[in-house]
Amino acid sequence: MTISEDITKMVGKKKLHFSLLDPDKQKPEDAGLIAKIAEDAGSSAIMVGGSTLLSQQQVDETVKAIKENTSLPVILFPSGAKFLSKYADAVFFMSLMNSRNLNYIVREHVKGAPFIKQSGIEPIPMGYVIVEPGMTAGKVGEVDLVKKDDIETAVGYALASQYLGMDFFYLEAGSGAHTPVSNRMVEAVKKNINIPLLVGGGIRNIKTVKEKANAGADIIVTGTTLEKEKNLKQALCDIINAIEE
Ligand code: 1GP
Repeated sequence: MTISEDITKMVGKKKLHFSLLDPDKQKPEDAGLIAKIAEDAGSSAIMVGGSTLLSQQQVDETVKAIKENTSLPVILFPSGAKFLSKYADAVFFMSLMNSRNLNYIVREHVKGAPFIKQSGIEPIPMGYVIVEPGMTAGKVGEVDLVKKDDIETAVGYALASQYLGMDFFYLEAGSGAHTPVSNRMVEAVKKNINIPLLVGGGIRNIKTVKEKANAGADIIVTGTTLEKEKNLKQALCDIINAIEE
């Protein structure tokens, strides 16, 4: 079974949590330790990526450290073809649908596809849309942000992703966002598509996690919490329990 099939199967049974680690935010060995805590707390995959990466080596070392410490699938969440790693299990082959820059929609994909073929990592097609406030990802990705109350446009992007053959759709407000994607938007998008829906950006506490899961998110992505929480194991256990309730 592929990682994509495995995730889709799991999503049919329960809501999931993915942990996002940005190689730019901590040393590889610390990423390994955090990933281990995430696995113990019940996270289902480790995503690796960020908008401000410097080198492929940085990604390679982080992925290797995570693989040494956990048995969770490591899925790249790359900002460009330069940041792929042959040590990962899979890559979200994602199109940033609302970017103004063709590189993020398809051209980086053209550059990275031969590497993916050669290295054997599994490409997982995903539509990716950034909603206000968008944060660094919105700026770096040169995104025409979806307005936070523009439900119709969000649904349009989600349906377009599904019709283009994407296996997943990711709705995000940007890492560190003060307001996450609204419950109304999550609900409307979920009602309209039948591919798994990921939601992330600014999700840091149990209340928000519960709201997004109840609104219809199949997979909740958290990043900043992994860097900031003092008692990470407990904080992640609380978040993951809230998702699964
Ligand atoms: C990843 O934006 C999410 O795409 C992560 O957001 O860092 O706010 O959890 P946080």
